[in-house]
Amino acid sequence: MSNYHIKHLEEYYQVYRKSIRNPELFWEEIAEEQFLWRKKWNHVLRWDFSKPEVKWFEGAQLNITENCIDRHLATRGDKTAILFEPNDPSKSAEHITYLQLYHRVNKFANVLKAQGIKKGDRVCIYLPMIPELAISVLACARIGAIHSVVFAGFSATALSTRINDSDCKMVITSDGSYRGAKTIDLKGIVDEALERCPGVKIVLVAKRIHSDIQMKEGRDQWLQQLLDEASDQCIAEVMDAEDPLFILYTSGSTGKPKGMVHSTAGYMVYTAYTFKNVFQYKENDIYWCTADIGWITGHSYIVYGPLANGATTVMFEGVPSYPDFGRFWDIVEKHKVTQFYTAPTAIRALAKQGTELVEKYNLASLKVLGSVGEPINEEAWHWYNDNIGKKNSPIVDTWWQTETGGIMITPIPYVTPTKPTYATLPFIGIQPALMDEHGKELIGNQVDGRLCIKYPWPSMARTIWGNHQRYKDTYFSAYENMYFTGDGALRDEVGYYRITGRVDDVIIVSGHNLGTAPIEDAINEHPAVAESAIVGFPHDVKGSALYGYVTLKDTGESRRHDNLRKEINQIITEHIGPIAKLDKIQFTSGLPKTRSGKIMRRILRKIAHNDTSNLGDTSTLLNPEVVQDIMDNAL
Ligand code: 7RM
Repeated sequence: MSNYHIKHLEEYYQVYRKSIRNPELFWEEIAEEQFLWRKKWNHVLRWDFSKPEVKWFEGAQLNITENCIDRHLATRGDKTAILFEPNDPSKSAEHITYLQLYHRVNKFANVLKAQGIKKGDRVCIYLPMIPELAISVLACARIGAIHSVVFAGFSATALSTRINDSDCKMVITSDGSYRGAKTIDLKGIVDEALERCPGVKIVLVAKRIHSDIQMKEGRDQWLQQLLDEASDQCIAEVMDAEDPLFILYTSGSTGKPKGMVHSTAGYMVYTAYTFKNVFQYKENDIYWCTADIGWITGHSYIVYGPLANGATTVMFEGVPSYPDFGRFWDIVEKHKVTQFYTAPTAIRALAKQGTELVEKYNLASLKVLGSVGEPINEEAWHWYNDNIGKKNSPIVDTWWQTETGGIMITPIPYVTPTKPTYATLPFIGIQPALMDEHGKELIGNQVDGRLCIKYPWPSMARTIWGNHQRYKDTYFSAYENMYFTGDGALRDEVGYYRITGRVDDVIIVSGHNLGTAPIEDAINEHPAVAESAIVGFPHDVKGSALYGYVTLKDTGESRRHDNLRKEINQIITEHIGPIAKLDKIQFTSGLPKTRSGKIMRRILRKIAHNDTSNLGDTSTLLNPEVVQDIMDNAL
């Protein structure tokens, strides 16, 4: 890949203007320069947001793993591709070179083939952050199977819903996982999930914690035995540019999770180009993103983006608090990490611990600090900047989404002057728009509205698996000819963007997007619950935490509220996972509703924020009397 980076602000504006004036020409040049194509494209871009349909590099053929692995072998065969840092700090890190990665991916790909997996089949990957996770993702891509990684913190119910939604034939998992001082019985969760998934015929099991687990005859197989027998050569499947590469589920404000479908060529080009520029990646850097590969951040900026650049990417199995809250800094020192990319919720949790555990370590290797997942508050920004970056590593506050595939609004380090809490400027090729509630675009600076994108970019999701109509309704119907992000944003006097948060019913808790509807659905399954409404409230570590208003059925029996609270959180854990547990549960005599029966979340939000001086217009309420009652009993 060419080593060219954007180097100063004037150049950014120049390249930006060029990318907007003629996007096709711009992206064609990027694609020409840096990748291995089996066949070049006939058309750079065809698009129609009204359908919506977007096609990049139509007619081109490639395999993304040849770009992420094979292409580097001649010059970087012995370079570390994946630097695996295990949960246990006393165990040594594993350096997987590009050549070793090539052999391991090929072996895994041959195992998939031998088990009957073919191009286009869906494979669910439910693994902890161990090398097999990255390798299985790449093995799927090698043979053209569509991977669907499910974050290994999700419950059996959440896992089975995702497996069934995309008809996965196979699940790849492990006997268990380490999480700090604890172990988690992942295989047990898979077994429970699969009781509801008749389509899954094969389960491959990696050994990690060496626990005594049940292997189901005819379904479950130990991965290592199959790998041992497999050849380390596997010819990459030739894929069309628009063939799906993967599905990744994201929660919506309503209904079941959305399986966002990403395609091959555009995703590769955009993640590679953003990685190089947003992290100013140089050949011998050691890049570390602390996300889990179960989220889009891990797909794009642990696996595909870094490997497409021939980078060394760190994969960390553990948690920031084990064996103590100095673990991140210990790893930075030990591996001389140069780019460190994490989430505001982690920064806040670490900031709470003071600076003693930071000062113990030498962080001088750091050159760029990244933030992603939710708005970073001023205090966390300064703590990160002062104590980790020592005021000389720029913070890149990167705004993007599962749906966008890659980073969309971000500073370019050492190029864009940063400003606390601002994601600053659109990345090259990205055309944001702020819209008012009447569907009019807000022109000029110092405006505040809903964030849309006006023009396609290569890594945008192409559809929702099995439901194109929902894709259209969710993202392309709010504003004509625009992609609507679901976020609010403001543009300051110099054109910098600040993301103000979700404008729909998605709440970001510790960087995890949670739709309120699925949580409410889970609670409502409790036999004592009549209805419920969830809102977010500010939390000093999680950013937002969940506040539930629950109305009980009038059964005549009186039940201990504390027990009910436990049971409600238990149901949520079973349906979604522990990340969706409620911090506060208030039992109410009713929920404020409009005449059309819609819960007025605005009011509930204000009460949860302890901001009841002005509740706004309550005249449209059907039952204004409950509001006083809820206020009197607020937690
Ligand atoms: C990458 C990722 C997407 C939502 C998005 C925003 C919020 C993400 C930032 C941010 C403010 C940021 N994908 N978000 N990054 N808000 N500043 N730098 O997180 O699909 O899981 O979430 O996250 O609300 O719409 S995601």
